[in-house]
Amino acid sequence: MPKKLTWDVESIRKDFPILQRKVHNKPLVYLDSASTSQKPKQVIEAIDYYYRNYNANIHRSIHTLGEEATEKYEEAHDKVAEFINADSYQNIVFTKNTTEAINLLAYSLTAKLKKGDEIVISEMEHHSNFVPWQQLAKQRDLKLKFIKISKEGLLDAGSINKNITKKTKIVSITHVSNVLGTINPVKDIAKIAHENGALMVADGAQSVPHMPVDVKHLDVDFYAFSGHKMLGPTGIGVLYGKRKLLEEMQPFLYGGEMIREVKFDDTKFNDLPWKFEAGTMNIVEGIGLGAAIDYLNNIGMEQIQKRDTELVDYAMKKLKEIKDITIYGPEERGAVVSFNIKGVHAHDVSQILDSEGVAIRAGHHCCMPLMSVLGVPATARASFYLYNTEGEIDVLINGIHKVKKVFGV
Ligand code: C6P
Repeated sequence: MPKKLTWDVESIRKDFPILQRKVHNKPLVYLDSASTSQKPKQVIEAIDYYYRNYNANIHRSIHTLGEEATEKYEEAHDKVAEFINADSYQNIVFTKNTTEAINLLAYSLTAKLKKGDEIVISEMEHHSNFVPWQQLAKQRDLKLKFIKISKEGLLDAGSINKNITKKTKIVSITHVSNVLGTINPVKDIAKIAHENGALMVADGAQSVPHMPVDVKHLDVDFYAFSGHKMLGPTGIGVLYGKRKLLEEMQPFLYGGEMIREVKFDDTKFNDLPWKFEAGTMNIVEGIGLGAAIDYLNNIGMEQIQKRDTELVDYAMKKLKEIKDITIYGPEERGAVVSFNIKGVHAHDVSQILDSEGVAIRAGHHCCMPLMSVLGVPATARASFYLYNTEGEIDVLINGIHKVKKVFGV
């Protein structure tokens, strides 16, 4: 048995004001952090402080407020770079979210692709790492191929080797599945992609909030994630890219601030990363993400990953003790558990749990192709983060017993 962590969850919980609220007169049990995490007061206060003290546009105002805002927004790029071990802020493009980061790529990489080229993704991808490539393939006459998943919910090794070939130009895989919790071997897949001359993209929406991520160690060419799943505000996401590749790429959006010089007949683009950040950006959201990273760093990502594992292991053990429950995905996993109760739709599970104050997610989780592989229309999903407790998982388990009673299962 691994040694139990020393973890002061009560003092962490005090930082999250929302955890004090009640739902249907019961204490809130928030088990939907994979969808979006709650925010600590340090992030809420950083946002409040900006609007009260130095709200101004960035990169254009030669006044004190403008300079303070610019400095903080740029500092947030530095914090993100350090957090994922990128070389510098120039590798860090702020976007709206993971979805926009991957769309930016699909759009900007078009110039590198020609008819018949292949893009490889997997059967477990979120629509955000699926539809942009599918639509690009349709528009440009490319072939989209899918790495299969094994019955344990892992990427099938044979299928990885079969699908990635010299014809492959882009491989794009989720680091951690938002449904199965599978932690994919991104570094190994990147090696295979590179041996075949392809670019490696990873979707880090469910990994960056929960584990130490080192983009240089993984040797990914691009890495996308969202601020709102890692204690930051909504409206801010990140695209990491290797510098040479970002330099070669055409901007995704044209307009103010992404330029160096505009003449009647041509435009010179700005330096990285501003070339990809057109118009007035989500300034305070970027600053809020910086505050979220400070918070995560204070606790330590290794500790957070260990704690997530404790929680998810505990939940799996408790769920397995209940009859007529199917759990999807492998034993070793990130902080999510998807399941179904025999004969009960996941939406009904979620609704009854809500009446007990428990927030989980139910549905296809933006992974409709994966649902078809699993042979189900939907799953119920509980997801965990640093503020959750074993006691809350017990409340979930009691709620599941209530669901079974209501439905006579
Ligand atoms: N998954 C979930 O409940 P955005 O919405 O752009 O911030 O993140 C998209 C996204 C991309 N990849 C993965 C692996 C994801 O899990 C998500 C978001 C949420 O599972 C909302 S659907």
